[in-house]
Amino acid sequence: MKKYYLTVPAMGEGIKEIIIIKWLKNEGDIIKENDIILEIATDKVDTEIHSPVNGILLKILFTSKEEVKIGVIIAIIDISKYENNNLIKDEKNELDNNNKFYSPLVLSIAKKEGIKIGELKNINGTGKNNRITKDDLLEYLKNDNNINKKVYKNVKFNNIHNVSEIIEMDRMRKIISNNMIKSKNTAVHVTSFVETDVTDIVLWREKNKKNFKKENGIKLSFMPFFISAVIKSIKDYPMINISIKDNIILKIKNINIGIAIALPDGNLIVPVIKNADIYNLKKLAIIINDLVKRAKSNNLKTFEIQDGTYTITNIGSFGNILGTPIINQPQVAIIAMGVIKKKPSVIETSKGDFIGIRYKMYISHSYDHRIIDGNLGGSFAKSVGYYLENFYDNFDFKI
Ligand code: CO6
Repeated sequence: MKKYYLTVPAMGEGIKEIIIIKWLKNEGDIIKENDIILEIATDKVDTEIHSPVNGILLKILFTSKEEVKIGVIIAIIDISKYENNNLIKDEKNELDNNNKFYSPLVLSIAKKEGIKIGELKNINGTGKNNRITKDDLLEYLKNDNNINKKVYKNVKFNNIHNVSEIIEMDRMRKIISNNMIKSKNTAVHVTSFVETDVTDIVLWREKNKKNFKKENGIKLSFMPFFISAVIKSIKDYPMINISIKDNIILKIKNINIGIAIALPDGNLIVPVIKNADIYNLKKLAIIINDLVKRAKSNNLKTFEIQDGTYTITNIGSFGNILGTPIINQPQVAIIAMGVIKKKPSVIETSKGDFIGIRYKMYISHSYDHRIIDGNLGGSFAKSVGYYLENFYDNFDFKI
C-alpha cells in the first residue's frame, strides 16, 4: 500500500500551531486532489487544509479541538487505492436517486444545515456538469432562509418563545469575540478625544479625486491622509509604537499600520500595511484599495494580517462621530476617525474673529493606561489632529 502522510503546512510567520476545527472527511472517504480535508484555526485566521493527492483517507490522527504543531502528520491517505480505480466505484455512494453527484463537502454542509439530499436537487449547480458547488449551496441557504432548518441539539435556551431566529456565531465572530475579551482583560482602556479641522484635506481631495481615479483607476479616500498623519505622530511619539510583554516594554522599529475593515458578512478584519512610513499618499491609496478589495472578497493571506504595531479605524465610514475602540493586542493604542461634517466654526484672523463653515472631525484615541498616561495618549491624538489640519505643510501630496 502506498501511503501519503498529510502534515500541517506552514501558516506564516509567528504561527507555530493550529487548532483543528473539524474534519470534513471521515476515515474511509474518497479524497480528491484539492478537496478540503479539514478546517483549522490559528490565533489569526481560520483556514482549510486541502489534499494534495487523490486517495482514500486511511487514518485521522488528531480529533477536533486538538492543538497540533506545524509540520506534524495529521492524517494518512492511501494513494494506491486510487491507482486501482476504486474511486469510481465508491463515488456512487455520493449519488442521490436522480443520479446526481454531490461532493463530500456539499453533503457535509447540507447535513450540518439540515438540508435533506432530496432537497439538493432544487439547487442550480454552477460547477462542472452542473454540479452543486459549496458556493451554490451557501447562496441557497442565504436566499431561501433555510438556515433556520439547522438543528441546535446541544444548546438549551430559557426564553425561546420570544426568539425570532437562532444564529450560531461563525468561526471568525468567535475569534473576534475572544480577542475583544482578551484585550479588555489585558489592557486598561482609556480614550481621549480631540476635534480637528480637515477643511484643507476635504477641498484638496474634492479637487483631485476625479483625476486621481482617472490616472490610477481607484478612488482617493480619506484613509491615506489619516494614515500619513498617524505615521508622522508616531515618529514624534515613538512610545505609542510599542508592545508590552509581562513587565517588559518592547519599542518597535517598524511602523506597521493596521486598518479595520468591515466585511460584508458583518465581521471585521485588520490587514496591516508593513513599514507604512515609506509610502506617500498615492502609494498608500493604492495599497489600501488593494487590501480593502481583497479583505472584502476573503482573499487576504495570513501574513497580511500579522505584525501590526498601531491600528486605525474609520468609524466616520458609517457616520459615527466618536468611538471608544478596543486595542488590537499586543498593540497599546488604536485611533478612531469620526465622520467629517461641515460645522459653523470660529475663525481667528488678525482683523478679529468671525464665524465660518469648516469641515470638522473628532478623533478618538484609546490607549492602554498601564503604559500610556493621559499626557502621551492625549498629545498623540492632538498631534494627529494637528497634521491633518496643517495638511499643506506636512504631506507629500504629489499624486
Ligand atoms: N467622514 C466622512 N466621509 C467619509 C469618512 C469620514 N470619516 N470616511 C469615508 N468617508 C466617505 C468616503 O470619502 C467615501 O465618499 P466618496 O469618496 O464621496 O464616495 C465614502 O465615505 C465611502 O468610503 P469607503 O468606506 O468606501 O472608503 P474609505 O477608504 O474611506 O474606508 C474602510 C475604507 C475599509 C476603512 C471602510 O470601508 C470600512 O470598512 N470602515 C469601517 C471600519 C469599521 O468597521 N470600524 C469599526 C471598528 S470597531 O472601532 C470600533 C469604535 C469601535 C466600535
